[in-house]
Amino acid sequence: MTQLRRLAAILPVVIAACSLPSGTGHAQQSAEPPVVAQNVEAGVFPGAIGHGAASRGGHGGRIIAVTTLADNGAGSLRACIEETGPRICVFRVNGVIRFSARPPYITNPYITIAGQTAPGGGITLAHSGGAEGRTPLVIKGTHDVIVRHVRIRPDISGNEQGSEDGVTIENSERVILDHLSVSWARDELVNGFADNDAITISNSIFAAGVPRHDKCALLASDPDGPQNLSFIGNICAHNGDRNPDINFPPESCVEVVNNLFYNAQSEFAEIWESEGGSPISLVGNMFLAGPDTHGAAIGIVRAGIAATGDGEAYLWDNGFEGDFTHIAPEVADILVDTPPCPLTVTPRPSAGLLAHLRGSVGTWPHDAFDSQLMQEIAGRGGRIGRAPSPLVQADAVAPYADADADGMDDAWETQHGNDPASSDPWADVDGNGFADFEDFLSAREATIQSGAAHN
Ligand SMILES: [Ca+2]
Ligand SMILES: [Ca+2]
Ligand SMILES: [Ca+2]
Ligand SMILES: [Ca+2]
Repeated sequence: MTQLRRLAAILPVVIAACSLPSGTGHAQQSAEPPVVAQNVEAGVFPGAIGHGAASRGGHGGRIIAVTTLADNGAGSLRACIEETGPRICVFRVNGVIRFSARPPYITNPYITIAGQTAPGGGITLAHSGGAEGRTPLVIKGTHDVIVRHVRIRPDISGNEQGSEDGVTIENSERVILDHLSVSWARDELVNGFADNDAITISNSIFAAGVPRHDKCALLASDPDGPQNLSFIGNICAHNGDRNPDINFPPESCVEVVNNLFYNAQSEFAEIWESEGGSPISLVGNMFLAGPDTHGAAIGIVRAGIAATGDGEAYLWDNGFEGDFTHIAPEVADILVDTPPCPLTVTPRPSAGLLAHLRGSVGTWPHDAFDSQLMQEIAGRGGRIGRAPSPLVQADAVAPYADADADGMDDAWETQHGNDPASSDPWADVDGNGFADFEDFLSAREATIQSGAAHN
């Protein structure tokens, strides 16, 4: 619970170790090291970070087992999503959930979708195309939503191509998207729309949007007021532009920290000012050219079209590789020397970021697409515009034993002092301040990230 506080306390040491600026790509950045918020409150799970960290998700609620890959009916993900009250969707099945009707909207608050509970290769969301083939994950008009370790791969084109995102967050607050792997959207891979606030998008892969609207992240569009949003530890790869698009009103707190942006074609990060001027902290990110990055591409661009005010750009330790304009000259006019808002996390140095992300980012275990993608980034290969690969349904793998239906592996329960014969997910047997169900999810994540055999 005090981890963030401890990290904050060691901040001066961290900053001294990566003292900047110097060298190519570090010109034009801010003069003072980042300020990190003190006394950041812990979220409901270890590793909840960012402005959405206070999201409750389904904490304390019912454990609901997803027992079928079917679009709807008893035991379906849709049924869990459409339930009310605090709830956790855990998975007793693995494979592709292909929505044949309109994908479910998450509109009822207090939900956690815990993809890391799925056996085998985990869970992938897609749709069947046609008139109902739309954005597979929509969070709309709600609050306290946590979605972790879910792949979103719309391999078939629907009729609503112009607005088919991978994930849309609309008019919602306290949302955490963590360890998602999103590809092949026909609009943005992730899109914040209208009046959102307290949003974290972390540890996720957003790759290979479908041209001609191959775009990573439109963090806000048509915001009604200030928003706090964190984009931390993600990869955007093989997307022409909006890597990410940053267009918020003044008084927003927006932080883009420790992300890797690879193989943009025209623009990487875009700071817009048509909502009055975005305040933005861009810290510890890597911008890497790839085969589609042309010489006129820009790493951090200030988009002056329809500007209604000046943004504030705090830039620190952003690293660049390749023959493109790293930071547009116009950014210097809105450069500030301290972050518009204190960062919610202590950034790691951009040097070595790819090696770190390879072991952390995306939905685990990595599927063939993500494995290939990570190799492409390491080798500076791959291209924009390849057709989606049709998803192949996975063989069913037996889930871990959970006789008491509390979502926790009974063997893990026995090892950790929980009762495998009674439902006790919200106990805190080890007294670490986190519910034991959350401790189990952390252990589960570590297992599937390690590549160890599991069910
Ligand atoms: Ca969109
Ligand atoms: Ca159990
Ligand atoms: Ca139990
Ligand atoms: Ca605990």
